[in-house]
Amino acid sequence: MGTALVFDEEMTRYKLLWFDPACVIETPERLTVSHEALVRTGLAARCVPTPVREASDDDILLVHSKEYLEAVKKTPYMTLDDLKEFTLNYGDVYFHPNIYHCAKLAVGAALQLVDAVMTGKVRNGMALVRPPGHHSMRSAASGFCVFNNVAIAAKYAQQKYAVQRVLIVDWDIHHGQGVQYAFEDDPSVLYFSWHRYEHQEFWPKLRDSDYDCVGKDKGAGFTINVPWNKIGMQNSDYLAVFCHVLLPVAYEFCPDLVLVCAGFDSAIGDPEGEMCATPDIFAHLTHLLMNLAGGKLCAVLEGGYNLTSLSQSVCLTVQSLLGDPPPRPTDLQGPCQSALESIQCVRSAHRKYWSCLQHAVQRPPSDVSTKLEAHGEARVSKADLVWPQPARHLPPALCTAAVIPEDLLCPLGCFRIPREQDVAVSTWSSLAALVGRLQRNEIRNGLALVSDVSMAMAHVFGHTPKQRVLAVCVGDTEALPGLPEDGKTLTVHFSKEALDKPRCKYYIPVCLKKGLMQAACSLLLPLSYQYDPDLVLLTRVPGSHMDQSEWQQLVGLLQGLAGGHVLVLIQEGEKALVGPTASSLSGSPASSPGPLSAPGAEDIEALERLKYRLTTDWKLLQTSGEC
Ligand code: SS9
Ligand code: ZN
Repeated sequence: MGTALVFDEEMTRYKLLWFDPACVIETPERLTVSHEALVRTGLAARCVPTPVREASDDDILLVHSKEYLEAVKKTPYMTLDDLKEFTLNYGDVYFHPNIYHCAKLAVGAALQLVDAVMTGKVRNGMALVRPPGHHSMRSAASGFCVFNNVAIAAKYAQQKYAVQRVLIVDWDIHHGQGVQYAFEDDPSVLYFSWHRYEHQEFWPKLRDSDYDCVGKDKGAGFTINVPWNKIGMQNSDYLAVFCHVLLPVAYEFCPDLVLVCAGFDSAIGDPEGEMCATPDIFAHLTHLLMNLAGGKLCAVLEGGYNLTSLSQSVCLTVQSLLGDPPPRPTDLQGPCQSALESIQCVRSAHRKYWSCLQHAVQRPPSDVSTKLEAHGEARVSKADLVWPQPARHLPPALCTAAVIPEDLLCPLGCFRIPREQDVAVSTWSSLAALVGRLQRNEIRNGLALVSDVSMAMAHVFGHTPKQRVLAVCVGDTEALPGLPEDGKTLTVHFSKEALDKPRCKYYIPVCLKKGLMQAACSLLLPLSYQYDPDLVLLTRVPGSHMDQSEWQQLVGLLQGLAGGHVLVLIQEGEKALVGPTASSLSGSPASSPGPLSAPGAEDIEALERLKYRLTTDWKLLQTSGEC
């Protein structure tokens, strides 16, 4: 299906022409180093090169006022003094005789990307652009931004392709107030942003950026602001927000298109953000969004001012878009107190809008709540600002191996592990061969249709004595094998029937009727990420309440773990799932569960109780601070 890369050198051809300490960081090199890194790593060559175009006036007028557009149109003819004076109308932005041209190309790049994705030319893509867009407003430039690339792209997609719901994920470290204002009363666009806030002391210092600003009128609930009130946020903090806020709501919203305001000033080393999340977190954030909207995801560059951290983060984002497994996650000790407070506040502010959050702990809506200073110190020191160079990873040449009977057609994109003559032993020896190949990284993932899942699991455990295995079981079965309880396996069992009480930290029964996507996001993912398995063993037995699209989503999400090493065991009665499973394992986008999969009240309540019980052992499950 392919990944588009939209870039044009022309967007490097403007720069700051006078002294302004607020603007020195926004340089042409931001784009050149990012693009060069994509070329050097071979990632650019794997993408579908997609030309930029100039946005038309009509495109720009989708978001901006005629007066503002006409004013910007005059800047190419201005003298240096005129430009300086014009710049003074706005905050933290500069103009240059060529910036209007570049701004039209930046918008046009985002629109070309939307075109490529919406026409099915590619599955997803990234646009490397300057100037960024998310701060610019209807009639104002702001924060290095001239036109709002992503907001225009959202309106354009809705207008040209009749896209109904658009999710905009703004992981830049600044609040994209321009995007928020463009859609604040619009329930068809869900805008999510996290941002350095420090109780309104950090630029752009707006009251509108706090967690209790949720949108207006019909759009109430469709703006989600996660303020970071301390610097030094780490991978765990970002991942916790995805698991406990963004993903559950995104599945409930069920977007037709995902746009990412992909700013990388939220990564370690950035002089603006001063956060400590490492570039590889972006491989995971991207991966986690890649199966929403049938895989239609457009990432558009925003900020990012440390050239090393920026270019690494761009590469890791594109790597995920291309379908490579994300690198093993690093230092997931759980979120810090300040992050937990933010998470709790956002979940509480949104509980009346999203059924997945209706059992979130209630917090008083008074504005003192965020003002309560979190315990613990910010965790940044100079020494923390060193991070390892992302490993040069080589995905295995072969992707998906299958152990299936001869009479079943080998699914597209898979190769069959040959069987021996003796039918009785053949499945087991083929399965052993498959596990061996996974361990040697000769294949990425695998699939086996077996007559007895329980025996097959025991067999796999027997062949992986030294590995940490995450076993995820879906369906009603009493006969799970005697699982090792030494921490070498973590078992999460989803069933609609009541199950055993948890026997230990490493056996987690989940009894739910519906609401499986919510459980996958806010229970399974945090557990899995924190456990950091070497192998994911996903099993499916009959009597399951998980439909095909939920199953495919699960298969997709779990591939973010264990370097993508997922082995799926399907019990014979569930033969119909072989095709859809193989399709997800070989990287095709999962189908969407649809907006009606909102969980029932009892399920959410049960889930919250279970999560609460497990939080002492599994810190990534936490959703509230100590207050
Ligand atoms: C410099 C202040 C710069 C504006 C930042 C805009 C970023 C856009 N110390 N403030 S992503
Ligand atoms: Zn930024």
